[in-house]
Amino acid sequence: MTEKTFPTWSPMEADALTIAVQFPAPLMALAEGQVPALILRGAYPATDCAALMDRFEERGYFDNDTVGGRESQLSGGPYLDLGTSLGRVGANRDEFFAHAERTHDLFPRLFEGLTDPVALIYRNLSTLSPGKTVKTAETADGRRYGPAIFRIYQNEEGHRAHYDSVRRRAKTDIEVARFTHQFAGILCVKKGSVGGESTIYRAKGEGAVEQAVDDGEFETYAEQNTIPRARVELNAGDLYFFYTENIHEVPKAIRSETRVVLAVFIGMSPEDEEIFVWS
Ligand SMILES: O=C(O)CCC(=O)C(=O)O
Ligand SMILES: [Fe+2]
Repeated sequence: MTEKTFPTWSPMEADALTIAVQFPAPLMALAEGQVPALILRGAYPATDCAALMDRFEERGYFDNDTVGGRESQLSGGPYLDLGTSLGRVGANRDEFFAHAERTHDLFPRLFEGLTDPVALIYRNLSTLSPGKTVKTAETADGRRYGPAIFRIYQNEEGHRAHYDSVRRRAKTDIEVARFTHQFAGILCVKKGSVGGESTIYRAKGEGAVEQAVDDGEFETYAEQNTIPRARVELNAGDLYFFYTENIHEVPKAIRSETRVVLAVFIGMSPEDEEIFVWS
């Protein structure tokens, strides 16, 4: 059997300024599928990544006994979250915003003496978004969402093929659902094992594509329809941005090795001067 060839669809790898020179609106280049991802290699110092990992270790963040608990900013599930997840704690608004405030308190202490990785993501996003203001998502009366979230993938966990769109999935009229397009920024803090790299498909999660995802048959669909795909391999300190409305996945790793990322979601509308960031 001959292997199918897929049309080339390659990420752009450069620093944010270079990308902003190449594309007048880099996020729109992602939304339109001109590029699958923007990869900023070495955006964050690898030594600071290692220092963060040491701090997580010292605080017992990799220890399942530390997870949960009322005052804990860690929550369990298929992967551990350190921070405030809209998906996991967003249902009760008061609890969600209280949780988010604890994350806003915790992160600066966690980052003391290191480059602030959240600020770094926001700064690069600003450079990629000329003419727009990047800020943590907030309510009309100033209550803040979580600024970013660490995800700790232990053992063999991943994310099966999916898309992320609060606009399409939100059951109520929440602030971050106002944006036309949704993206993610992912900073690699610790590389996972070989085979666990994320893959982005040039296919929006709607119509037949969405059906295939819902049926758990996206892999076959992608093969049959020769959907272009791009694999994003990251080392500690690399930051990438992509359009989360395209189907993407983080496959299960082959060997058990912890993958740690700092992730944000991003809402943007071409006509809106504000860009909201949340987790
Ligand atoms: O960690 C990644 O590279 C992507 C994660 C993802 O798909 C998500 O956060 O929804
Ligand atoms: Fe996702």
